[in-house]
Amino acid sequence: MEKTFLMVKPDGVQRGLIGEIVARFEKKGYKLVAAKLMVISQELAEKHYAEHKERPFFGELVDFITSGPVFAMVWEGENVIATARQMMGKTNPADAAPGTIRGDFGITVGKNVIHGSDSPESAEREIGLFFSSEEIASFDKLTDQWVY
Ligand code: RTP
Ligand code: MG
Repeated sequence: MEKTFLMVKPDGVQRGLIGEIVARFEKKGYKLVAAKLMVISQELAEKHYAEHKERPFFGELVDFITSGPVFAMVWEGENVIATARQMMGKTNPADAAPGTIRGDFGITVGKNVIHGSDSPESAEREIGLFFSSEEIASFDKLTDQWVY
């Protein structure tokens, strides 16, 4: 089954949005298979956002993502990578539809509350950066038969 990496960013953690965000993915029917509260090191931040290394906002982005604890998660389910991106909304909360996480909780692009992998390749890469295989649970969720 498909897996994705989602992370409540430092602004979302400070604002008390972990529970709200976890609840949305749980209610959707997805399965949480790994989670931890952690402070990202400079090195991990630079690896995680390596695709943006040449962008003018890279330094700010790394400073922000390392500025406080994040809540890192792995979620599992059918089409979870693309659907989670839809549930998050557009990168800039100003363009994100109401009902999406960024549309409901964010105002500016620099503090947009949540990160989510944007492709199967980035999901695999990001899950590997943040979690060891022993940290990812493999289990049957009894409600799955009422979701699928
Ligand atoms: P993310 O990686 O955080 O899930 O966000 P995303 O895929 O929707 O957007 P991406 O293009 O990967 O950009 C990564 C993060 O960089 C910040 N950003 N700032 N100042 C700017 O113009 C600007 N553009 C992007 C955002 O916080 C974005 O989430
Ligand atoms: Mg991205």
